[in-house]
Amino acid sequence: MLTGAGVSAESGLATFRDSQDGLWTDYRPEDLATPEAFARDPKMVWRWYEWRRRKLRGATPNPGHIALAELERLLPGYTLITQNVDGLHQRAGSRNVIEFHGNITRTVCSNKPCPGQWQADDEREPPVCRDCGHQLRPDVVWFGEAIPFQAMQGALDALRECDLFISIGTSSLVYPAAGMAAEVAARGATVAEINPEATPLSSSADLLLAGRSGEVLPAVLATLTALPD
Ligand code: BV8
Repeated sequence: MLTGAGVSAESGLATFRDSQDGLWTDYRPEDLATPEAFARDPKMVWRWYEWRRRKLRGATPNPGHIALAELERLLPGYTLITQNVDGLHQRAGSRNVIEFHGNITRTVCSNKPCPGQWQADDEREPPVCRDCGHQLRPDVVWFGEAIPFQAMQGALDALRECDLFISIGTSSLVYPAAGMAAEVAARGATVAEINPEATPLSSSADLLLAGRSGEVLPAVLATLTALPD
C-alpha cells in the first residue's frame, strides 16, 4: 500500500494540492517545504509547521486509516508506505508503517546527525539545539532532500516482493514515491488506485476504485472479511 494526503483529508487535514487556509493562503507547500525556505526564513517555516501541528492535534484517524490497520492484520506480507507525515496510520493501529517523508510530530537538530537536545521552554522560533547551537527543524523530508536510508531500503524490499500495489489518496506527482507503481508493474505486479479524481497513474493502473478512501477502504475490508475461509 502507498498512501498520500488524500487518506488524511477525511480527518480534516488539507491535502498538499488543496489551497491552504488562514495565514498561509498565499504560500504553496512546495515553496515552504524546502531547505532553501528554511535557510531564507527559518521563523516562517517553523511557524508553518507549528500551525500544521496544531491542526493535527485536532485530527483523529478516519475509517480509511482504521480499515488499513485491519487489513494489515488480515493480509500476509502487507507493507504500508506512507507519504503522510501526520502519524495518523500509527494512531489508527497500523504497525508496519514506512514513513517515506518523515513525521511532522518529531523535531530534530538541523545539523544532522547531531542527536539534538533542547529545552521545552525554549521560546525561540525555531528553538536552538543545546548540544551544537544549530536551529531545530521538523523531522520531515523536504523537496530536494533524500529519502531516509532506512525508509528507502524498507520500501525497496517491500516493492521487490510486491504482487499487489494499491495507491491510495495520492496525486502521484511527488517522486520517488510516484515511481513505485511503474516499478512493480514492470515486474508483473497488479496495480490498483483509490482516488476520487484521476491522476497520472490512473491511465496505467489495472484497477481504479474511484471514490473516497474513507468509504472505499471499509468496503474493501467488508468484502474481504465476507469471503469464505
Ligand atoms: C528527492 C514532507 C533526491 C514535507 C513531502 C524524480 C526522481 C526523484 C526526485 C524528483 C524527480 N522529479 C522531481 C523530483 C524532485 C521532487 C519532486 O518529486 N518534485 C515534484 C513536485 C515534481 N522530489 C524530491 O525532492 C524528493 N527528494 O528526490 O531527493 C536526492 C537524492 C539524493 C540526495 C539528495 C536528493 C523528496 C520529496 C518529499 C517532499 N516532502 N512532504 C512536508 O510535509 O512538509 S512531499 C508532500 O507531497 C507530502 O508528503 C505529500 O504526501 C506528498 C505528495 O502529495 P500527496 O500525498 O499525493 O497529496 P496531494 O495533495 O498532492 O494529493 C492528494 C490526493 O488525494 C489527490 O489526488 C486527491 O484527488 C486525493 N484525495 C482527496 N481526497 C481524498 C483523496 N483520495 C482518497 N480519498 C479522499 N477522501
